[in-house]
Amino acid sequence: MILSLPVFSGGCADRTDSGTPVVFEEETESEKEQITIGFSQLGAESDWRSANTDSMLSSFTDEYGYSLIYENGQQKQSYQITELRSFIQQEVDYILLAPVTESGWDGVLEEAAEAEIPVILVDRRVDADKSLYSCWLGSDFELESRKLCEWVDAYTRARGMEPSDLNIIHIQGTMGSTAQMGRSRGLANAVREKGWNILGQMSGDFTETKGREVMTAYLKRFDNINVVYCENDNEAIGAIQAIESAGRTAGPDIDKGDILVVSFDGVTEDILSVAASGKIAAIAECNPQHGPKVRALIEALEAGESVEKFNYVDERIFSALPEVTEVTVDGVVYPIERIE
Ligand code: GYE
Repeated sequence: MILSLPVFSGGCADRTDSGTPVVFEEETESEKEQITIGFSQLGAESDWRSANTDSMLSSFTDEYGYSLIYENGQQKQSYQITELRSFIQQEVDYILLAPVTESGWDGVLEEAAEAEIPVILVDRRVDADKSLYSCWLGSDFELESRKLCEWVDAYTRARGMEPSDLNIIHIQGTMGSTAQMGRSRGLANAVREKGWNILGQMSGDFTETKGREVMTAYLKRFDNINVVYCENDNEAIGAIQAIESAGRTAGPDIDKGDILVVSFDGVTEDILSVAASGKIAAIAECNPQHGPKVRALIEALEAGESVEKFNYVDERIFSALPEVTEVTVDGVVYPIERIE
């Protein structure tokens, strides 16, 4: 909370020794209430990230009683650490951190704790001691993956394929990020349990450019790829470009030579229309609308209430293909949202 000192202007007047009137102004309601937030966003690598940044920027406005300092870490942890230190120096009321990777945050989080500035983690997590942050809000990345893998299994069976027919390229996200680790773990377990084949596995850093580069290289090396598991939609777009440049097709007819592309996010109309065409066969939704939920957490903390340490957002799974209508994970049934 900013405790503003009285400022000079028209309000109640006093008189100095020299006789000059000194005027104090009552602070306005909004000045009294204003909470200063330092938000270190990890980068601008994907459509998901842009939607997430928009959600945060539009939730911490003057109108809601916040003053937000936004910084973009450009996918570099060292930049994010510098940003946090500057927030500490500016004595912000809260730090919001969307960390690029999980490890290496202990030192700067201890500095924030010493300065008694609460830290809220957004999207990805850190592996530091849990006492060093107030709470976290984001997705269950492994659950997203398990839903998508169940979809791949059900869909390929419906197309008359055996699990051992699946030859998968796995384009990973930023290595060491929570999203990558959860989505890679989900696939690794499915590969083992179902008996699929992984031909290659490499990071595409959640970007279209790297997704295209990785896929281009694998298409030169293997001629039997029939599934590409991309850890986000931007990588999938890059992979589809590589597939088409190599004279292959990305599509649902995996039993007739198409390469089946699956991915995560589903946040823009453009991506959903790519999925409607079947070029991306299924997308496990990753919900970027964190702003209002983080604001509610801060309001609860301000009111002295205790909040859950780990807060999950709800997510769906999308496909335009009619073969699979639902998937079940841990006994919970998730309907497939049909996109047209
Ligand atoms: O899925 C991807 C982004 O951490 C959930 O990061 C996020 C992921 C998101 O670059 O598109």
